[in-house]
Amino acid sequence: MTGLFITFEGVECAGKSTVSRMVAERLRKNGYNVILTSEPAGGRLGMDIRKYVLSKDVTVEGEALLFNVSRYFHVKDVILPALEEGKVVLCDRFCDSTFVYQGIVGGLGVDRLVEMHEEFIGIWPDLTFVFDVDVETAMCRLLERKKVDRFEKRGRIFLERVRNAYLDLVNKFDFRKMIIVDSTKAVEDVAGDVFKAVIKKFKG
Ligand code: Z5A
Repeated sequence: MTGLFITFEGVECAGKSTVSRMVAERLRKNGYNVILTSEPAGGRLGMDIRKYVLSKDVTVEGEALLFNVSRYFHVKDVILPALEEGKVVLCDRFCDSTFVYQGIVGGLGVDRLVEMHEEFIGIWPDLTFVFDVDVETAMCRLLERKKVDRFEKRGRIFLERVRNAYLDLVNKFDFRKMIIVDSTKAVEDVAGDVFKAVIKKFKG
């Protein structure tokens, strides 16, 4: 595969969607062939599974299974074909979301979910940005939204646990390239930091 697979992770409202859009645009202007996709919405079942999981009372095991089914099709139909064509794939959330939300915070354990990932999904990102933001800032951004889903209603303590879980994951996965991004900075600066790191990765 000749493409580059880059994922964006972090607590809700850390700025992943905003910055991934800005970076995609900047890469395109610099001549790169980019696709921007996201989870849990991406792939043929993504929208339906996202809607179901975010609005219904699903057990944590159910969440892990559904997000993996959705990811299976997302990888097969969207991500792998793009990488095979040499594209840069920017994906807003991927496997680390399952490891954090269902594995660490939800209590299923990361190792079981990593095994499942390796067996059924079978692809790791080349580079992962973990958007780190303090809970106060994330809460302020969240409260500005008119509509919040059942995940987002879980509040401050939950956000803190998610944030810490991401930081633990970066230490655990020392075989992967994961970069912590300070996303309390101005959004243009955050996008600039990420863009530079992507270009550096391209240059080897
Ligand atoms: N989930 C899971 O449990 N397991 C899984 O395997 C997967 C997902 C794949 C997805 O929700 C939920 O599913 C998510 C985890 C779970 N749960 N929660 N809670 P989603 O798709 O609805 O949402 P999200 O992925 O969390 O996206 P988000 O909330 O939109 O966050 P974001 O993309 O990081 O933030 P943003 O939309 O770019 O920015 C939010 C606001 O902050 C917006 O008004 C921006 O203008 C502002 N912003 C962003 N950056 C800045 C900076 N730097 N300065 C100032 N303001 C900023």
